[in-house]
Amino acid sequence: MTENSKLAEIGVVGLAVMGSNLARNFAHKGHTVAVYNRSFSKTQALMDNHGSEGTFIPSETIEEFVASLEKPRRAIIMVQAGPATDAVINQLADAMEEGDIIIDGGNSLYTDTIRREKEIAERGLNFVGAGISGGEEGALNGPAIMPGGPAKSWEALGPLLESIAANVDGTPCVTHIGPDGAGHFVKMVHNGIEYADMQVIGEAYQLLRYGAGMTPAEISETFKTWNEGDLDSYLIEITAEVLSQVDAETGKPLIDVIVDAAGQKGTGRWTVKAALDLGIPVTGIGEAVFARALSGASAQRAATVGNLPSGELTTLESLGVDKATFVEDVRRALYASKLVAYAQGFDEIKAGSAEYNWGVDPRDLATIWRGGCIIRAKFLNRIREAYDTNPDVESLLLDPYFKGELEGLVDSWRRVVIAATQIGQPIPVFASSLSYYDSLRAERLPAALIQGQRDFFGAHTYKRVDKEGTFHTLWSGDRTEIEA
Ligand code: NBP
Repeated sequence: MTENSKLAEIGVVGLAVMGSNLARNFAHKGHTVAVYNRSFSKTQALMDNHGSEGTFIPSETIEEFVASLEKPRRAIIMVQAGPATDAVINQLADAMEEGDIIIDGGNSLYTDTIRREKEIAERGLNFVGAGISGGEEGALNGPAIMPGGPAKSWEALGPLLESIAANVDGTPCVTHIGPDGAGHFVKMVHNGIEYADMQVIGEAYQLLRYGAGMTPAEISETFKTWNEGDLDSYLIEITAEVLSQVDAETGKPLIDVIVDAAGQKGTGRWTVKAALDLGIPVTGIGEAVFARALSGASAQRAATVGNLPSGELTTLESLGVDKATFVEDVRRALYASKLVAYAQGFDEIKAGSAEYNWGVDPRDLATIWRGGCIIRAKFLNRIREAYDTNPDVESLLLDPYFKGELEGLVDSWRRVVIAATQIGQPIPVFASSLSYYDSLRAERLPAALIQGQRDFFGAHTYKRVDKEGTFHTLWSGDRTEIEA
């Protein structure tokens, strides 16, 4: 850095896919951006390939990088989550001064963020865990950003983040989510919802392909049509793109040459683990995570494919199901299952917010997820309206708009689950979401029997429907009931 050069308003540490694109996004918006990467080659590559796109201040050491930032210094870390993030936080904290702000923009686990904020606050610095969604393209052109951390950091960061975030109808897709780990928590659940959303689209594809016998090109056209209605979303849009792609090498649809084992980096699994701890059923997300795990269980699949009895299967034709009706039923089943997954995800956010006293406003999420992020969808406008109407609605499914939608979906949903079972096609999220829905509706659940069993083997007691108190039956005695 020369003596005369301007100091940077923002710095980015970690210049792999996400960091380099985020740095370019800041530069495109007219900010001077300090950049640093552990291996200088990535910094050099950014300067060589994109240095002319704006004002960058590259550094070879973290000390130089910190010195190139205006005060209060603001540095966004975009490195691998886990120990790499801890290492960089410590290096920055050693070089920074009181009042400076360290922002972790990686996919960190929210409990790590809570710990890190405490540690950094003790050193007189501010720490902000910010979930950033949108992948490479979002980082470059406008992501959805979910910052947590102290409210006073938001004052210093807000305008900068608003300038690079996606924007929908004049509203930037970023807002202060809540204290400490709130931002990373909601980003985690966002990713969990993304897993479920992708899986329900996958299940619809599976049924149209192997149930209705449609080609990938035909299904691509179907998804394009679906993208013009209630399901209008980024994921439906890219699904149509993927399905229309032809492999240059073989001339086959690309989908047919891609190995059917889905990868995962962990945020879906974290969402389910957190939900288990909070006692919130996120069955759609859970089944989606398990479906990916099953798809990757190659040895087990090699041993079981064609080697387990199917029972008597039939075809849609033999069932007398008209193809056009089936396609529309599948669309509705997808929509209903997606509704359940979002309702469950928002339940988890509500529970997490209550557990940690974050005060997360679900309307904020429905607002900022409308653009930039992977689950961006028209449908989120409806979710925002639902929480506008009643912020305390017990389940999104009870919102009058969604309830009305379900009215028109549920018959199709049941038909699809029945038909899929009869033709032997797997639909873990469609089916489990319908069971969840029916569980919510059920007047009596078998939980009464479970309480009876628990009392039988472990004297765990039960409550009665007709009077107050806690009771136990003397199962191994005379089977009279006593008050516990
Ligand atoms: P990666 O997650 O692949 O991480 C690579 C970066 O981490 C490189 O800059 C590397 O430096 C740096 N790094 C590592 Br690894 N260990 C380090 C250490 N001990 N000290 C300093 N730097 C270290 O990068 P990414 O895919 O750009 O993602 C960045 C973050 O954003 C991650 O937390 C990721 O989960 C999150 N995220 C990614 C996406 C996405 O679509 N990729 C989307 C949303 C969020 P080096 O060059 O010296 O090895």
